[in-house]
Amino acid sequence: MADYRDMWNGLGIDLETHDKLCDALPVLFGETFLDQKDRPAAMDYFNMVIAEVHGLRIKELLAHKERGGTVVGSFCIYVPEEIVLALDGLLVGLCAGSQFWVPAGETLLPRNLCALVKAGMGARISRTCPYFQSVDLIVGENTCDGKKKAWDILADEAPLYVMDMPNKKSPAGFALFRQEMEALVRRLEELTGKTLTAENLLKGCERVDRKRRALDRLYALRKADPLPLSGRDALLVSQIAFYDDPERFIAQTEALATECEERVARGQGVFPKGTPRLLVTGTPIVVPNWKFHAIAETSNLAVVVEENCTGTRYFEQKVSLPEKKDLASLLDSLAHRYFDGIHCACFSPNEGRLDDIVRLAREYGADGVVHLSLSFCTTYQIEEEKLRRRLAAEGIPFLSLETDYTPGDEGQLKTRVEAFGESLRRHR
Ligand code: BJ8
Repeated sequence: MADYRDMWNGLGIDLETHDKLCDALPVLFGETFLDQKDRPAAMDYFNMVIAEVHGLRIKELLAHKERGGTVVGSFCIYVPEEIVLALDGLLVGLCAGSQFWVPAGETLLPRNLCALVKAGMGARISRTCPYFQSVDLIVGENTCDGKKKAWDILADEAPLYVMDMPNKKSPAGFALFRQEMEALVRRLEELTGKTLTAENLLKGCERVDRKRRALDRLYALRKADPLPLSGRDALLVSQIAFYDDPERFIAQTEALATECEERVARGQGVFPKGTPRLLVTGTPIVVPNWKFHAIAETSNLAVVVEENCTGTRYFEQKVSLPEKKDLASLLDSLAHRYFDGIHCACFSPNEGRLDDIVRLAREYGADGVVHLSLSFCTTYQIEEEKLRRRLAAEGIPFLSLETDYTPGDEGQLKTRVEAFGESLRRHR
């Protein structure tokens, strides 16, 4: 890897602590990904992205800023990338998936809070994440209690703007979301010095649409048996979608899909045909959290789809462009795509998510559903009961797992996942 120390120094990174992170990541990545057999050659690009995760992409973000562009960070898929791109900005995901950052986060936040929020806070205050150090603005959102209260504290540490979020899918809820989107546009226009127009918004929509369709094409190939691509690799691609250059990401994902199509045509798979298939649902699985997928896929199971924000919720729904392409109509369509189409557990009731899980389990031929929740995520943990009842009624086997970013529970998780795998084999 090139020497990026001057760049990191310029961003105010704590180099000594950051070095420890840089040493740990390649080991974890090698064990999780590079030891897999018969990976598609097109995964080389995604390996490179991880190897350069704090290098090349940061260099590109800084070059974009030098040219007068902006970089916006977010923690949630309710923040519309289309608007950021339209205003010559780049949107990067800031959700943090490593235990490395949790202890720093716990100096400001309670321990009984989900690891995702604690790690995000820790990454910022420990100055060990160049993405946090590069952003011009962070857009937070009032979804769960943990996030909305943490923003008050993060606001003292970083430039932050918070979108209010409704809790109910109702006309009043939509009106609030639409209004909040308008307010976000004003804040981003102020930040970028640019004006949102129907023309630049249409271009933003078109670009994000192509990204979503590339992921659609790749995920559709995960319906095949044998699987052309492991769940780990598919998860990695989805995680990278949150911060890679959109055009390059689209081209590389299309190339991977082409290679996987050829594999499907030849009947070539990464696991033997008939390997029990899992749908994973629950809280987002963000970089570099690969724990569950690695455990499942080294226990003779295959992860075939993720119903979460680092899976289908990120890309399945498209923007239906209105007939009249004026700015207000485009913003309406965009707001509908996000508000109607994403079923986060911060909404109650949230029947749409249950319907999606059942539909996806059938479409992807899943033998069982695993609810994977981060510890202390009450919204998803409470919603799990509704899911359990619905899956029982549909006759779909179900496993509930709660975890965090530490490796301490890996043995216990593996035992439970293996036992679930055995029951799925018997159930067939
Ligand atoms: S749309 S799932 S990305 S809010 S895991 S911080 S919910 S306590 S991340 Fe999310 Fe947007 Fe919803 Fe998706 Fe809170 Fe739970 Fe932590 Fe969570």
